[in-house]
Amino acid sequence: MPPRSKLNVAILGHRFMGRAHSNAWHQVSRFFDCPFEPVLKLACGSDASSLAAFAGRWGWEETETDWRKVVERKDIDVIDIALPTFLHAEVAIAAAQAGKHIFCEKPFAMNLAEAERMLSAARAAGIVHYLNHNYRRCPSVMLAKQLIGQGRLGKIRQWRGAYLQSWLVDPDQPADWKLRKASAGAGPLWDLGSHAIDLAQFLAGDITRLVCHAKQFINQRPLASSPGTLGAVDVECAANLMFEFGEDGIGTIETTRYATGRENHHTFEVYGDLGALSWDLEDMNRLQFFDGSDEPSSRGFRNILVTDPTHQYAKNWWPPGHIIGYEHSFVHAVADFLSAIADPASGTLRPDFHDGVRITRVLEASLRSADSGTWENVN
Ligand code: SOE
Repeated sequence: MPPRSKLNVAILGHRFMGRAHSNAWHQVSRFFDCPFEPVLKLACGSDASSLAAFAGRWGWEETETDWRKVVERKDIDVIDIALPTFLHAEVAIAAAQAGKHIFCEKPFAMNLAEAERMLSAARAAGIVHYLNHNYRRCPSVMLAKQLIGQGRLGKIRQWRGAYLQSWLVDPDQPADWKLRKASAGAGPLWDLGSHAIDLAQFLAGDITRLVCHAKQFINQRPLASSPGTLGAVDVECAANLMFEFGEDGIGTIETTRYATGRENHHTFEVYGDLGALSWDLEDMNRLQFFDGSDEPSSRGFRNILVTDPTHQYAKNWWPPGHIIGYEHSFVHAVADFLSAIADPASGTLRPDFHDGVRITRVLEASLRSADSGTWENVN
């Protein structure tokens, strides 16, 4: 393979997503034939000591606590946004205006106005912009997309999604930035619902109108910054959507971080007139497929192990049956992001900032409906 040109990456944020992204930048060239060799050039964060430890562990060459200096550096090609949601817009707009390609973690933005400004800046700059709803890149989800696209489910009529976690069941779990509207946009609706909405729109069709019911169970918690102090929680604890999609589909999505016993239970079921699929992130190497054309005496939901070389991304890893995990979907996203930079005209890298605007429209309509108690149109 000819020597590949290097691409200097700067990551902003060094917590959970900082780790997941760093792992992907490290692994991608080992398992995929990338058009560029990503260089983990610089890690940026507000706390110098934890940042230094992060950079040392993950091999980021430099550190910086002022993100504006990072964005202005001429030697940086990619800005990786792994920050709390309230910081996304300012950073992404500045990065686009500086001509940097952007790999942005979800949720996209705090509101539709921010989302549209981010998209506008990215389009004006002509940069590659990616929004990391990584679950699209589970091979099992890509197989679902393929089966639907081949017409194996027929006309898609019903969607049943859920993203259930349980990390807030304990009332003494400290409140971090995800529990404040000013930093997170909303609660599980934004954090988890953005993922669930993306999959619904990716596989079934755009959500056109909806009604949202949100509930708060606990309105104050110990503060992560000072555990001895109680702080207000001003976001919903759980939110359920009922919606219409496409021409005449109907669906539901449930989001909560109080589903006792559910750790990262992101699921969907999709029903067409010829077949059906169901998927569970906690069993992410498998896809359940009901093919209505099978012989009635022996048909049922097939429990497909999605590790065959014919399955997207699977051949880059291990032989059939040697399963992959949560972090591999991030490696797939980085691989496709690098390919898109090499061939911007391909226009195939999704979800991008256009999708971010579409998802944010659904999220904002959900908040309007939760307040009004009535059905809301998305557009
Ligand atoms: C929420 O706890 C969370 O970390 C989400 O923010 C991530 O997007 C999801 O991948 C795992 O759960």
